Amino acid sequence: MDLSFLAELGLDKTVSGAFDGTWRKTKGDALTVRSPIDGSTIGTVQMADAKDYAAVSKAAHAAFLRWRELPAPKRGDYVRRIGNAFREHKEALGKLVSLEAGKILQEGLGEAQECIDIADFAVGLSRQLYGLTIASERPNHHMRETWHPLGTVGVITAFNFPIAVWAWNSMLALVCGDSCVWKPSLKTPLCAIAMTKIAAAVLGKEWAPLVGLIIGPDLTVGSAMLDDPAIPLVSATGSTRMGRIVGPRVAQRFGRSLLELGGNNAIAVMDDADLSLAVRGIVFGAVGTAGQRCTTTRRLLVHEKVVDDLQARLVKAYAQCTIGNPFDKKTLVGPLIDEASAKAFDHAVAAAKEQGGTIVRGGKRAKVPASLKGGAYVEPTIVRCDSMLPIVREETFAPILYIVPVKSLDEAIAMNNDVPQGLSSSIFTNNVRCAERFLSSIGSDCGIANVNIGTSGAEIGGAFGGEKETGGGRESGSDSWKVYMRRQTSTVNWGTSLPLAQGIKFGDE
Ligand code: UN1
Repeated sequence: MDLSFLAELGLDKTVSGAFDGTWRKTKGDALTVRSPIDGSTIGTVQMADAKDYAAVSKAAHAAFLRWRELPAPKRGDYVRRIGNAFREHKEALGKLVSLEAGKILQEGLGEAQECIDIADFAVGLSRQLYGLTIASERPNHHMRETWHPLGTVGVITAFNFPIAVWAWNSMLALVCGDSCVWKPSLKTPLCAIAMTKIAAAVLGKEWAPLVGLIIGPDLTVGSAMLDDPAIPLVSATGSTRMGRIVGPRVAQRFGRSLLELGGNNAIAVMDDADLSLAVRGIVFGAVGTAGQRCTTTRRLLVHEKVVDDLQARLVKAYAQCTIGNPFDKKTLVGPLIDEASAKAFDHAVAAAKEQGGTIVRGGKRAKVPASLKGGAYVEPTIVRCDSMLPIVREETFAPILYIVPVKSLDEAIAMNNDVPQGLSSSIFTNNVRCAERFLSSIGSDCGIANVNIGTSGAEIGGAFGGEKETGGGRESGSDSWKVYMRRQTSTVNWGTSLPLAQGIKFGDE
């Protein structure tokens, strides 16, 4: 493998795991970074400790106090240049995502593009942080709402989107007048270092502390962030288990959290659906990123009239999904992130069989060439079930698709909603009544509901997130920026008397 792109990103030697405007001399344990492709060592990070955390947080806060005074469009100007720097390094960043997270190169490049897109979005937003003017009930009074910068945003990210989720958060936070401290997954620290280097180079000495970085264990630096009163918002992406810790800990000190947790996303396929369109949407949703997106399609709720036909088409399509090195152009399925994920896959397949499911495709570790033996490769798997087995309710971060037949749209909607998670959902149908019912208030209960496209691969322009155990947070596009700011309601009296609201008379007047 040609790793020369690591030098372009400044990752060709041991790197520090803490950035507070300069790269700190960290003294934590050395973290050996391995590629999930073949288990080979691709870097070493000297991890941060609680002392480093305190320094990074302090520097980010000090930078925020100055940054919030800069007009938002001027902040947007910096973000525009950061986005352009992402553009310049798109190829190298895409390769790094593939190398460190194991995504196929097309998806690695797609993730780099998502960072560019959100930067562009944030630049436009920097001139559109609109508040309301509100009619006052009192004469000669004026009411308005203003959005002010919030402070330092703690950003916790997972391995599966090692650069885009930070970009969603930090590009918005920067135009909103905030600074950030990023705690990335210990499985993908090099991506975090590369992104921080790129942003910091644009921001220059004066503003570089705005993009703080802290790479270290959850129990030291993660805990410190959750309890840090200088972090008014923690935006955390990861498992529901992680969210159960983050939410209450941050709430305890009256901090805000934006939680982006697990999904258990279903596609409903009706008997009038365009099945060849559905197959394409399902295969990308279920097999893409080796089933490791929070938006991955995990359940298919298929009308009994077409379920056997669709299943046969899917089995055929899965046979075309080449498993292997994600840098190889032919590959559609790369490795899982690590052996623990492959064990979770094994466990889910065994549980599905035990509970009465039938494996109609896959189910085993994949055969790969000797050069990839150090990676954890599994076969994209289809399980046919008669009903929603207990295992179907769980999110297993691997390419397992459960097919459950349904008799009607209403049954599909009920099953779609009958899981603890509520991130993404789709329906394939050519019937406008079915489509609209699925999107209506009595339809899907998810944060994302699509028609005739799959559950994954959302654009940055919409608000991204979900309900129930997915955590309720919204990030990325639409008006998600509001959570990165504090709202102020102001009433101005420009008259000469002081009428009270609600018509109250108080004293003589
Ligand atoms: C995630 O898996 O955490 O919609 C984010 C998608 C991507 C983002 C996924 N744009 O699949």
